[in-house]
Amino acid sequence: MQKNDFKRILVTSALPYANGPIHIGHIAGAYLPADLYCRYQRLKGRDVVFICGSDELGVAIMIRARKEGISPQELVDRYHPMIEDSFQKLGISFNYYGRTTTVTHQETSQDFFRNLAEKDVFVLKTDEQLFDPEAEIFLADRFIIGTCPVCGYEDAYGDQCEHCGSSLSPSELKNPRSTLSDATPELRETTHWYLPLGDFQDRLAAWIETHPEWKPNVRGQIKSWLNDGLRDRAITRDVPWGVPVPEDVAEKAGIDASGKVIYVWFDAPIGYISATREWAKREGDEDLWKEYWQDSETKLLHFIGKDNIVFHCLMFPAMLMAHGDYVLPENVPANEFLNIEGGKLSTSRGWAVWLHEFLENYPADLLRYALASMLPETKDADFSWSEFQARVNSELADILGNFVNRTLTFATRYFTGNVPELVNPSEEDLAVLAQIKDFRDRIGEAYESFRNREAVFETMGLARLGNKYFNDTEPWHTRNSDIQKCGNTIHVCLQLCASLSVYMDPVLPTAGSKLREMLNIKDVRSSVPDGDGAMSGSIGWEEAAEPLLKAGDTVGTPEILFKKVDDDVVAAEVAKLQQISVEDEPGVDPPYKPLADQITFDDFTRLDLRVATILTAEKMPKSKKMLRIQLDLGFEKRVVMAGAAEHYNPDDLSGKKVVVLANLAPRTMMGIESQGMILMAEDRNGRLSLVESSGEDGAVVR
Ligand code: B3M
Ligand code: ZN
Repeated sequence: MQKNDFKRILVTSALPYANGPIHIGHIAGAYLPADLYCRYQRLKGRDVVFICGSDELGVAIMIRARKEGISPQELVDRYHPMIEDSFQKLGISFNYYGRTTTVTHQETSQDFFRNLAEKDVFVLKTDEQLFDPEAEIFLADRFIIGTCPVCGYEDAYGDQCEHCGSSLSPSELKNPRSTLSDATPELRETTHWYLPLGDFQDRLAAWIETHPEWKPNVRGQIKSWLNDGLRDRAITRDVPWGVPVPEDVAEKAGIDASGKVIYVWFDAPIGYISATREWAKREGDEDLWKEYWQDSETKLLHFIGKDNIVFHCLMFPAMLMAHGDYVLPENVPANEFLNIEGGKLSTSRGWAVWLHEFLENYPADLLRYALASMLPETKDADFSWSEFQARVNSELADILGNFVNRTLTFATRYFTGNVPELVNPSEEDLAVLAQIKDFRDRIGEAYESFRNREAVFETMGLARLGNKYFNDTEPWHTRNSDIQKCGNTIHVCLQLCASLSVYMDPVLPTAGSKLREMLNIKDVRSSVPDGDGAMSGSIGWEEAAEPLLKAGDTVGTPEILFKKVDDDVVAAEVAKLQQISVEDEPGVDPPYKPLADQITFDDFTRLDLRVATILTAEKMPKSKKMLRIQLDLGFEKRVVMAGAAEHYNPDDLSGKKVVVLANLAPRTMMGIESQGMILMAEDRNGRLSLVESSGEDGAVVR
């Protein structure tokens, strides 16, 4: 089916874990892009339902609750309303924002699970897993720590060593202990349900082939998973927080289901369905959700960040295929990551800009515009406070705000607040009016294909056009020399402002409606679900390129649309970020690492440390931490793996001179032989910095 033949659009944004507040990295990934899309589509008059909700189950929630010393339920009750509130203040226009601790969600997930079990989709496997004999529960990987078999780090997690980046399984850890009780875990047998993804490999591959239009970053990741071959995935867990495995299903399989829950990545995407059901109920038509999920004329879109691609493009579609009643996503426009001030965003290190704090200090439109202009659409992008300031001051205020202000000032001062008549328009006047349609189409086409940065750039282009035309026609001269000409200029500029008030609406909804108020324009379709005149307004995206004002209409006095951001405000924000990130846990300084046992000089001389130059560094596709680095040791070149991806941008590393442990036995990590180890200093907050040297390559370090 072709792009716009769909009757309705169902848009989802990834369900955020309700284990902390939302930061602008989340917003740039899954929420703002989806909101821009939905607002645009509503203005087009299309039937759009925008669904999201809090992800409240699973181990991530349990771990955070333990840290805060409260129950998982208390935790999600704390964060769910807070998250919902910040989304609302930012103007993210969900039709429904649900949560996964509801009865609807439990039932929907269990029904889905049961449906697949009845179709014999799952396989059951019994194996030995670590059990905490004191706390009397099986331990999720993250609840087991021990010594890393690769690098010897003592606090490695059961699934990954945060120190060297190796991915591990809990049984590989030396001296494993439970983080719940400190007890030594024992192996016990347990049985789990698995989704045999391999059975879906061919269908998934064929389906992906029908979508050559998907973003290259998304297709690339999927292809690499498919090339590796899809494996069975356990979809149940022995943890006390989640949707219980349906008892009837367990009984039929002859398994004691007590303590077993459905894995969070199985139930969370079903959360989109359960939230749509709740929305339908609220709309007064309980079955309405089915149209959006089960009718082939629905266009389903999942907006996510790149770390969720495998779940939305392989696992959830496999579940939907297995069920059979559902539509598959038409596109999954995943974004890359947003860095902050050149550094990787990290909530544990406090290197983040929190949405609720931001919105206490600045109007939502400023963030929407700045972020939309720097979205990580094709590669990671960087948010900096100085760029935020530049976007606000030199684009919103100096271009858009200025154009509106000078136009309305002229209209009120010299034309008694009425729209002057357009008489004998010049070619230039007509050409400018005609260009509004071109902008409409270009902006629309960009939103339609998820190129939001371009859409926003084109939107500002319309204001740029207005300023240029204002300057070229010099109404401050014609006002004395030829008042009719001046009137024509102001007429055209007012029409531009009017159209702009609609075309800026997806990204600048508050300023857009404020501008319409100043211009006394009513009857524009709303870009939010329940707004005044929703869907009923006669002016939508198409119509807004026609002149919206008539000669003689009254316009109001101009108000400032965007206040500039001062230099000292920016400096304070940057200082705050840096200060928080060194504090980590406020008030508590993490301890220094205790000194290791004494060694002899001979022990030391066994280490062959050398200076080397980094030639290239690239990130490993499936790892958060690992970089593959090529080194020049002077006498030879080597490849080493380093767990530094969260601390350094690979592009900044080439040319750096570092110190390498050159006689370390080679180790294979993520399929690559690492020939040595680059020395790095780790501070008390877990930040890594390279040990640099100015010596020549190959020089011996002693
Ligand atoms: N809560 C993971 C995340 O926040 C997860 C997304 C669920 S979407 C169905 O990245
Ligand atoms: Zn390690």
